[in-house]
Amino acid sequence: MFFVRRTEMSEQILDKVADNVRILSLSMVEKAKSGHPGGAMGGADFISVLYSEFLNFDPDDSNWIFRDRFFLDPGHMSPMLYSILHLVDKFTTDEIKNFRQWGSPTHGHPELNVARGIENTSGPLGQGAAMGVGAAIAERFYAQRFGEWTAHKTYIFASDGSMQEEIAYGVGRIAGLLGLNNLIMFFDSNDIQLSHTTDKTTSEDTPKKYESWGWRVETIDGNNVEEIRAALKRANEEKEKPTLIIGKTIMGKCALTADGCNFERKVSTHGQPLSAAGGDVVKTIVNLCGNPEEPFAVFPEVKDYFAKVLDEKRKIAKAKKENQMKWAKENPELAEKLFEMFDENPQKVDFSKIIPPANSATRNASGAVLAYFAQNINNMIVSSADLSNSDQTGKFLEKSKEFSYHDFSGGFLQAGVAELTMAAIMNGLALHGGIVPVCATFFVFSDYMKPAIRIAALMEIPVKYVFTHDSFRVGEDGPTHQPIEHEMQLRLLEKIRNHSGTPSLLVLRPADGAETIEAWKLAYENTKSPTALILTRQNVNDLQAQNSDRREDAKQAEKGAYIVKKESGNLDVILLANGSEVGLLCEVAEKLKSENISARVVSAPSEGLFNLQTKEYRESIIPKNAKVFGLTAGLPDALFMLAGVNGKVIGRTQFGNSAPASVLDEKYGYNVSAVLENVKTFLTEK
Ligand SMILES: Cc1ncc(C[n+]2csc(CCOP(=O)(O)OP(=O)(O)O)c2C)c(N)n1
Repeated sequence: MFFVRRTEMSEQILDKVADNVRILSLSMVEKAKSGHPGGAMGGADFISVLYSEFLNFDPDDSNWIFRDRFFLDPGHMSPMLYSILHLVDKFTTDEIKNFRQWGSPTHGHPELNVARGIENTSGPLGQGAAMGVGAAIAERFYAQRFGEWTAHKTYIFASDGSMQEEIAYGVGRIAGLLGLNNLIMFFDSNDIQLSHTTDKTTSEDTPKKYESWGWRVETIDGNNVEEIRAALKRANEEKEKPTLIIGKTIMGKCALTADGCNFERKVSTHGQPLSAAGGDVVKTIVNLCGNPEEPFAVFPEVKDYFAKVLDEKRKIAKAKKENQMKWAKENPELAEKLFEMFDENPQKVDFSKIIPPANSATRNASGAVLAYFAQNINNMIVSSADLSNSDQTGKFLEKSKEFSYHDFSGGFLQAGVAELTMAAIMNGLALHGGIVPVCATFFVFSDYMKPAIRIAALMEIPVKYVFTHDSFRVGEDGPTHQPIEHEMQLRLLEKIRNHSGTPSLLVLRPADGAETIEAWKLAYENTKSPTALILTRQNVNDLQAQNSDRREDAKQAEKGAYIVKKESGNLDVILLANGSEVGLLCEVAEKLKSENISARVVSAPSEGLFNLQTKEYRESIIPKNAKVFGLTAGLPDALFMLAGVNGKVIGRTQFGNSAPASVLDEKYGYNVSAVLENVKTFLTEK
């Protein structure tokens, strides 16, 4: 039985384009001997129509801020993206030939590279779609402030896996709630996933699900150019709702076996080269009217066609930019504001004006900062996963407004109880540009956010995380709410270098109100990586000034660790901590002094920052041979590196218990007398 679909030249140039994408995609995977050809071959028609006829971008100016955005969710379909980006001149033939190889920009899964047309790093399924929602919110935020001339579309390409990941629920809910009508998601519904067909995992009615969230949904033949074009046209005209286009597509579209039989819809083509799956590359390329001798060739008519496509895009971008210039001329003040909001340097903030409440929880100092931000920064979006009154983002909200259906005049996103969705949306806001994204929840729930924090760290984007309720001292809520290993988890990311060679995440656990303001300053001014602030629920005493002004002293937090209490004579011991344990160690140091033991107290809000300082500085704070005693409310491992091999760290190595915080402090030995004894014992140890 022979199945030869394309023996005749297709009339439709876009069918040719799609076939070219199929050939390139399968050839990239074949040459790399690794990758996912099947899905790419099925999605080729949509990507071809989108890039040729709909997606607005300036071929000569990748960073044009009002370009349409395209977010690929299933990163394993990277060959499809690289193929179309090759056709629009963003990748060379050599680069696509070197798919997945050392030094090539055609990574296994796409990594953020706006210059090459890649708007997001993708791989963990589900997050790309949430990033698309973030970008669409940012787009509306700007359109509401500066006019619809700034509007652009955000397209998401999703797959079965994208729809199955739990985060899809948050994506669907929030996009529908807010009426993100400029968001258009294509669901490449090929009914096949990695290890089986989708009927093994789902019997849902996908259209009904999205309709119930407030989306407009249509189902089309996702391999039919006319149907795709018509659906995209309708989606572009939609004024109320986000659109979901469910494209029924064929995994491994046009694949054949060696004897010319149909080899489509095979689970085996999802994740390995076509030849390894049992298909035949030569037969398939011939079926697609390609030349198996030149699998990386671009059909001449496709080349000519894209030259015209790119010219057309240039014209559209030029017209839009002229429109923008006209607007800027007529609205000079607004224009200045707009470009200031998009400036890569954050807007100036006078942190000295922010007064933290005295002897209060560090979350309250953070609340004071956020209240100030609400009135002094006009491109900040703050979000909370239903804890705004507790994590103190409510202080921002009091001076701002929640986003609601078609209303983006405020700057607050109520993410709902959906931490991962929230964090991934923040990534999208950051990727869109022109937004400072901040999101908050209890520290223990950073667990739910970790996948998005990791992607933010990898992409080097400046999302700010506010984690409050940072220790067992949340007390009565019990061990489910008491972070133990969480600081360590974030510090692990702080230890990992990003591709620019710096810590992939900045983690700050400030000791008191003054240090919290400094930590916020560091977070705000850090545009090179995400930043996490770890803050207390319970009150902490303000540390005493070493000179005359505690606020001045706290500025040293920028060095990662610094002395908050000097020793009284020859140094006997360094007491080391961060966050709420610093104050306790200061009290212990006083007691030690009365026993003629000279202790220095070091606050180390960020080990990562400290490690970036000169050796001289580091040794001036923690001399090489000093005895270091560390105290932390979490896993002691968080301070091991700083304490060194001769040091000792006391922390929590067990899950906590449900009881009032003061009881837990007593039971666990977090009081002056118990710590004093521990330090003295340590000093007697060899
Ligand atoms: C969060 C996450 N879990 C698991 C994976 C591993 N994975 C990669 S592709 C895939 C199956 C996806 O199937 P589908 O989305 O239908 O892609 P297609 O088969 O159409 O290429 C899985 C489980 C992943 N990339 N991300």
